[in-house]
Amino acid sequence: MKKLAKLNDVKKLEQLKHLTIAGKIALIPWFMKRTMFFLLLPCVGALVQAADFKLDHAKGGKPRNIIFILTDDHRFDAMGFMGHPFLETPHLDAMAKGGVHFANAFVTTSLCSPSRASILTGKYAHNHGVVDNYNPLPKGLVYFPQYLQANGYNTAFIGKWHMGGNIDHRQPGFDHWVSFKGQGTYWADGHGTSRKVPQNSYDGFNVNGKRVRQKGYITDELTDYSLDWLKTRKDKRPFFLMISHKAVHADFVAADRHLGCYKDKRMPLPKTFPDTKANYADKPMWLKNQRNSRHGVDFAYNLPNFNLNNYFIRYCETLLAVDDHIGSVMGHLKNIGELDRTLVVYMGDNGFQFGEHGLIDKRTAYEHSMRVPLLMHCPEVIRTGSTIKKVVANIDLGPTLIDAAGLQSPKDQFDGSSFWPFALGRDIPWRDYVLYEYFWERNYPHTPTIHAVRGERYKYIRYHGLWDVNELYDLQNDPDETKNLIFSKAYAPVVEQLSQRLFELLKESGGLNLRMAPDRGPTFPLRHPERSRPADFPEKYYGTKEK
Ligand SMILES: [Ca+2]
Repeated sequence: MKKLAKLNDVKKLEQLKHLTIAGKIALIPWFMKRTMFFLLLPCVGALVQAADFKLDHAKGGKPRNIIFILTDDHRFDAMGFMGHPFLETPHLDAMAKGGVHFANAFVTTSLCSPSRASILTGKYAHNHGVVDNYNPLPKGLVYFPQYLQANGYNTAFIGKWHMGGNIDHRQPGFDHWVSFKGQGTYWADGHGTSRKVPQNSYDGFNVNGKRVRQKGYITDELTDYSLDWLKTRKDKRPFFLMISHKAVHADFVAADRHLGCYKDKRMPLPKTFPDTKANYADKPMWLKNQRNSRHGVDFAYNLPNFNLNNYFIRYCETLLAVDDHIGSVMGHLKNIGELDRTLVVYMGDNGFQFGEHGLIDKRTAYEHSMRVPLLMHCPEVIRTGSTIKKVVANIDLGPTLIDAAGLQSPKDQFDGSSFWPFALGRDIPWRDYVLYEYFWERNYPHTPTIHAVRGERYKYIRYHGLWDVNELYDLQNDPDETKNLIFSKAYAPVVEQLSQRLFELLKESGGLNLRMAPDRGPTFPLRHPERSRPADFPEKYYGTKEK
């Protein structure tokens, strides 16, 4: 039928050449109808798309302006109010004091792109399919801001996208767009960096499709772009602004004004740092082996003279501009009288290890890798200075913000759930354990495929495809994860129960098939020939009879 209609159109156009003026006039209605059809086609497409994301309003729900600030690799305890030995974060502290702190917030995969994809889609990595930092985005991903946009919100994205490799073009769900490729850079000329970081880019910003040069320090520029948008927008609709910082991703470079702030400070070494038999007792072999690797303290980034203390100082100094940024955003809201009713959310995309278990970096299921800062501030409805201990996760962010926007959650979109009621001081039935997963990457071959469950007290970690040791920690009595209880007879029922729970959570979320992505990007398998030795085979596994 379509082909026939097209033939008729061609015939009519052919005839047009030979018609008299009167004949041509007679064809005007057909021509207009046809032209209008093609002119309206994109609008119809947009309407159909918008209708797909239309949501019902929640009972009594009303829209609210939302600012979501995401940082990179900010570990949960790198905040003044968390008892940090020297780092000062007055604005994060004020946010906690005036809002709610989710003390048990986790990511379901501790790696930039997969975690960002989980935040934006509300899905586990095994469902959204973004399992590394290098492969292109799977087609058809739906991000929660698409729902906000289709339900009357004016939306903006400013900062680091870093999903799907080195892309920075506008993504679905955002009216206003400022981004940069891959990891971007702290300074346009790269100064202050001490090593080459994969996916660093120096192409400046993509501002609504136009290339704009990076002029200053990245955190300050993203602050300026955010404030500009907030101050100049004429739109009367409620807004959703997502500010996504490059900071504090490695290789850490502080703003010039913060350089040297903490140069005389010493980082207290973590309890699990020593390269001793006692520290590695009953721990997995891969963990001891990673100590001397790109992501271990004995050969960090494969640099010959890596200094952990200096690296930690640089991290803390780099965080100071992020704290300044929060101060600027909150200050602006206060100035215009909107601080009380605007919801401001602060979250990290994953943590970072500074010597815990002899490691740097993230990816693992240990606390300093998978646990993140999460704060919400909105005095109009959130009780000030409250702490919530329920286990919440990156997959809950989308549903939570949809809920805070007064909308009902879409069906079949999210693996996570809204924790907005907790922020409002209400109790609701909630999960007992959060599921963690990490899929082995050829790029960084020293961290295996991991599955874990983390509750308020226990964490069980299972390694896939390795002849190695799993782990159980009682975090109530051992928050630093010093003692692996996996071989303890007393804890055998807990291991059994958590192993069951792990597979229940995998099964109910469709996670029993491992996600794989093609090998892509550089690989870093080196170990130093003269530093710490490989692990011994677990003593507990030597034997000739079943135990
Ligand atoms: Ca990250």
